[in-house]
Amino acid sequence: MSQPALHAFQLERILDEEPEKCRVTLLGTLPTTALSSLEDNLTHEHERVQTIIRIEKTAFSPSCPQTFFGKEALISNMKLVEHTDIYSWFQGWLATSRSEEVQPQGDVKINVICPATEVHIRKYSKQLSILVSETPELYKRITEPYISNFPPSRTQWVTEILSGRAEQEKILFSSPEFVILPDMKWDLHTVGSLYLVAIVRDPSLRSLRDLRGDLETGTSETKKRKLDTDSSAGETSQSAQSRSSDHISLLKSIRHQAYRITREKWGIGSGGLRMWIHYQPSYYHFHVHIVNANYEGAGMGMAVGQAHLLEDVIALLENNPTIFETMTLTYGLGEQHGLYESMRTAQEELQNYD
Ligand code: M7G
Repeated sequence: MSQPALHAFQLERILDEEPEKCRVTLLGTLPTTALSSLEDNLTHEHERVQTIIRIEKTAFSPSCPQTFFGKEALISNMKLVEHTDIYSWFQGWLATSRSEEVQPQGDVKINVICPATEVHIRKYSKQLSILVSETPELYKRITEPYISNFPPSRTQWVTEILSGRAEQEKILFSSPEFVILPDMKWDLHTVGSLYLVAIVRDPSLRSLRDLRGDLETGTSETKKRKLDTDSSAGETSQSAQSRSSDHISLLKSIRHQAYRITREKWGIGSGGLRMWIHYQPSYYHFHVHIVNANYEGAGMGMAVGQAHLLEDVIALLENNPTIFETMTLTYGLGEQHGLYESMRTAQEELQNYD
């Protein structure tokens, strides 16, 4: 898809306003002519497609404080809103002519999803969440079929990256097992909000639930537990396939490369990264979030339950190779999430048994 021409955007409604994050998410439409190649334009001249646009302010660059005010200032225009005692507050406008020079990351960051699917619209709409406890039985009955039914188009962006058709000049590391590149959430400049993503190549690894440790080196206790689980629950071919490989070395390799890259490129030292795995993720193609340890702006993406520290995941697998197959995982689900209704009903049933 070519770069969309945003001036043709027609607003339908605001999906979410997040003033504390300096962010607004809009739903509207773009004409296909604004995004297709010239050839496509001739055939779909009058069609419009659903589009999500998220606009957020980027961080100010470290060189900014000297250039905020004064001659040739970054802030060119100010208006007093109010003042009381020692306090006053203003509206300020950035001088666009100077901004690019001192703010290479831009004043705002704009993300566009076009065409946006219903799943996207639901994901970005403001919503309340509940906590649900997903037992292994609920995973098999509700979550696993939900994951399996996702159309491959949902992770087309991953395929584009892994097959070398997209974001290639951004790739920071590539091996037969995984790639590391900047996450779409990062402005590519501000080290304080550094956000990378490691994407594993193996498509059979879909989520935390598919991770397995090395059964051969597990303790005798974990081996016994595994044998007990197999004989009582029976196995799916999926879990048998996942078990045949040891994911601990893969996860450790991601950790190693993430530290190597961020040390070499941005001087980030030991302990300077917070790496996590989402459950539930938005995309069921296994990936690890790699974020500056001092960055707190990931919001609900860092919430307890949703984000599992890579370090903890490795330690758990070392302790019990089948832990993610057998443990109950508790996480927040927004009311617009595809699993919400079935999980909420299942929770009520579970509570009746307590
Ligand atoms: P997730 O845990 O599945 O969902 O993470 P989340 O979006 O709720 O966190 C997927 C990660 O991949 C997120 O951090 C996204 O920002 C990132 N991401 C998504 N897309 C579509 C792209 C993309 O096209 N390119 C890059 N570089 N990152 C993306």
